[in-house]
Amino acid sequence: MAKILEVFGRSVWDSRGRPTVEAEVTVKGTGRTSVGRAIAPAGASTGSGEAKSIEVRQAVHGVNTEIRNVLVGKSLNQQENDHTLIALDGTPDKSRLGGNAIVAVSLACAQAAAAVEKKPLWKFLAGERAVAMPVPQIQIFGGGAHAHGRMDVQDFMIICTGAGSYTEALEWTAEVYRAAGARLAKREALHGVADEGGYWPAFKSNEEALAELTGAISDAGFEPGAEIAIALDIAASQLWRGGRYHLALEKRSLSVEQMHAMLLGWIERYPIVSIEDPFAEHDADAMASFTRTAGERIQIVGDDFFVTDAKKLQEAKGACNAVLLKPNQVGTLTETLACWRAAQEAGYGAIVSARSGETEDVSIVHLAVGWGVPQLKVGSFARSERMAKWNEGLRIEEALGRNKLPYLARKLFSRRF
Ligand code: 2PG
Ligand code: MG
Repeated sequence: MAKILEVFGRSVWDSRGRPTVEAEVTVKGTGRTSVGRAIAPAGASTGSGEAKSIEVRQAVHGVNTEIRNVLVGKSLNQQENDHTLIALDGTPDKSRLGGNAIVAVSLACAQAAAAVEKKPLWKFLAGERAVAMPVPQIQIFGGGAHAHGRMDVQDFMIICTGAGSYTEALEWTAEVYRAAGARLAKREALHGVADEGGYWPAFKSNEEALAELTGAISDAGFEPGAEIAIALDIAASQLWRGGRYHLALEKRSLSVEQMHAMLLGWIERYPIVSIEDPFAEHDADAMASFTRTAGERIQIVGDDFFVTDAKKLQEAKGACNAVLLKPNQVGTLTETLACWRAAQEAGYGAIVSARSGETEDVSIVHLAVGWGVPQLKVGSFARSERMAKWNEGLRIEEALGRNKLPYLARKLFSRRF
């Protein structure tokens, strides 16, 4: 087994112009030296149960001292190395060494292990297992914490349910993205782009965004629902205050029952197939009740609600039917994989997800393919920290042989329109 020769951390910049941690792990295996490198992303709408990022200078210092000292000389073994990091940190939320330091090192270890075998990470992780390309959820309008609360709902996304391949899904998305931009420009409602590259629109209500998105799908020449459907991330923890859900754009606040009714109304009127965090992270009863009512028809995803924690998913008691997997939310690859395994055991769907603060690092695309996670969410169809990831998927699909691959979109989203 390869041995860890060196661990090095540095500060680099993310897509919001904020500093973040990059880690490099140098290893010696099969007579030669290999390096794995990874960068920590950062969220804006974070769940309270997430691994805590610390100040970047301090996190980098930790990588170059304590983390380096404990890992150098050890065998390169993901699970053991991750457990070493967890024990070294010693806190339940990784707040001593920082979730940002730990996730960068954990991912860099995986990249180094793949480099030793001269394989791309997805291939290294997949081993002998057959893999398929994940189905993308791609943002068209951005709101919430990614657009100064201009819209209450955070992500208005599309899923190309009728596409025949990952490549085709991206081609269709490009058409919808352009059509949505043209519609907004015509109405003078285009205010640039939000943090993940989705348009930052000036709408009067959240429902208007749904109507415009449905219109953009039609304008692009696709049938809403049958060919391209809608996915939402409400990021409802951000809206919850004093027992109610506040829709600032619409100058009103909703009780749990009213929120439930509003979302059901949207499902009736628009081709929605997936809703993430429809209720706040602590509102397990509301989440379970919504899943009982709508879970047969649509995917209900826990993000802030599960924070990529296998235990929280195992204790879900009927809340949600899918989970978002964000490595930096829990801190290590081993814990992220445990959550994916828990999801499979519980019959939950899963989506590997980037954060709103991202970089050129494309590791998460490899995790989705290599682990066989059926969906991928990395933001919109603009800004290179997003496009780098979609483009990496194209290369992987090419390597897998595009025409030989099954594409799971229709199977995953069976809602009929
Ligand atoms: C989310 C993510 C990505 P953030 O809520 O799903 O859209 O946002 O990284 O800000 O938590
Ligand atoms: Mg979310």
